[in-house]
Amino acid sequence: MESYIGLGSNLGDPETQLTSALAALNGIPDTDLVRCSSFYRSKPLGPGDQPDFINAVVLLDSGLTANALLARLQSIENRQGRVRGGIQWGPRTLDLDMLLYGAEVIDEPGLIVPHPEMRHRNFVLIPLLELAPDIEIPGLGRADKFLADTGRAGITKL
Ligand code: ROI
Repeated sequence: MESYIGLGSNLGDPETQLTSALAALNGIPDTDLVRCSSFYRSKPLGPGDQPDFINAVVLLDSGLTANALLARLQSIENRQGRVRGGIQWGPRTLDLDMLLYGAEVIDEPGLIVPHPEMRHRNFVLIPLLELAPDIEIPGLGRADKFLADTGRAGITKL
């Protein structure tokens, strides 16, 4: 299945975090890293007294189920020093969000796809649209129409 994953970091040298994450994603069994967007610097959504984020989106082609892939993403986050249970919307070394899993709509405890916040976040939409300009968010329509609502403020390509 083709799955789009959002990457974000604002602690511990964010560019290095994302580069390490790419290598780890490429090492997931039965999974190919097909393409990666540019890296973007973005203003934090949430408390403003935290560093800017580096964000990117990758396209994976995986034979894993959505739940098996999610478990792999969480183990990569944990290996890269992610501490859970910090302040809400606070800084983090690495966030890997499953944005889309094919055209599937999944609503289970711990896994909601499409990612419920993606439509509101230009730091997700801009790198996603760089990879897939015509992509649809299942159930919601074209992603580019949501970017028209969020606007392009606060984000620059590295
Ligand atoms: N803000 C930005 N700009 N980028 C993120 O990846 C990001 N991730 C988060 C919160 C803390 C909500 N803010 C963010 O989890």
